Amino acid sequence: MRQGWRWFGPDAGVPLDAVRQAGATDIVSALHEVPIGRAWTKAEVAARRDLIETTPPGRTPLTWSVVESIPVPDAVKRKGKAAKAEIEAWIASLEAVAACGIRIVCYNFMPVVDWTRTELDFVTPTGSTAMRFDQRRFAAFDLHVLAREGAEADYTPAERDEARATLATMSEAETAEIARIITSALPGSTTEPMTLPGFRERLAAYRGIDAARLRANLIEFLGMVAPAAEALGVWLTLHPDDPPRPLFGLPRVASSEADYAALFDAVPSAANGMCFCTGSLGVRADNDLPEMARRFAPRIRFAHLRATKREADGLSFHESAHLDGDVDMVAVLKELVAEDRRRAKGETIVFRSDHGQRMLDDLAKQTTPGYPAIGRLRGLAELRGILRALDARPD
Ligand code: DNO
Repeated sequence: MRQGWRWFGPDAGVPLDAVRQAGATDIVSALHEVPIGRAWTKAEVAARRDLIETTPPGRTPLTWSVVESIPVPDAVKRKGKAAKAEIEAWIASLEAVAACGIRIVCYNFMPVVDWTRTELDFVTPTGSTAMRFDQRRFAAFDLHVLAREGAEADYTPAERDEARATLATMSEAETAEIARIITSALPGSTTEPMTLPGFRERLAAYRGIDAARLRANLIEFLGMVAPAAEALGVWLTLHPDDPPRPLFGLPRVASSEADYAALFDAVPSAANGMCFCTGSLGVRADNDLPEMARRFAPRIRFAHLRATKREADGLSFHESAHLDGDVDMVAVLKELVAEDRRRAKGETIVFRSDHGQRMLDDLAKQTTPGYPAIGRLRGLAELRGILRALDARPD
């Protein structure tokens, strides 16, 4: 497997030498600055590739092997193949990427909000900080700050009481912080930052779109983009929903084994692949990750390896150290390594140690939420240890 590192560009505070020192060889990046829906040009992709792959004398070369992500515009999620112009622009971006030799493309199909948390710096018992999703705070936000129409129906009376009680314990600054985290879009998100009124409008635009409709739209989208990807020699990897359940009354259709199975049945193209994100999928206790890795192995082109720890209510969770969460990381890696051994050279799975806690010197720095260098470095080092051990005993 190839060791990747998500890089947000030259201004994000983590230089390429840090990536080299972490021991990663592959870069995962995107043209984050291009507005969602506008086609990427070959010149833009090539300029970013040159920034990554022009190696200073004496330094280890790095390869930009994964684009994460080409955002799928809202119109495609709402209208499927009727959003023809948007899908054509997406395919044009794919062509630009393929022309620059990048063969793995990540995307997701989460409506309105991408990955979602309620706290960025939850203090763990070691003094490091982690990102957290607190279901009670989330419900308090949904019911009382966003005051979403119809939200009551999504919570039991007990949950509504708890949300009200939680709200009462939250300071104004904390409430504003949740609103900011949720509406402003976390790093790498493929949805635009919003204001609360803008958020309500976006949600309203999804009225009438249930899971079956969203899935049908995803299948229509793939029906158009998978043949293009196949012709270009690019693998599409669908990132799971994070968290893997409906939020804000919106359907989510990449949350479980059954979701992915339905998608692969509907669009059997070899270009229709998966980004195996242990952190996202692992939030659901009914997702058996080693089993999913085994079942979908040939479809896995890219992996996000990190761990989450479910809290007592079964819905809240925080991001644990990479090997200390609910996922059996050794068992997952065994499956991925076994698949990798079956693959032709050049088809190796790229993984990145996903997210990381904020620790050591990063605690005193402004770091990209979820992506501090040291926490990711710790994760990568631990994962690499497992890989070495598995390599040493190839049975
Ligand atoms: C968060 C990430 C997401 C993810 C996109 C994939 O850290 O996992 O930003 O990259 O949703 O399209």
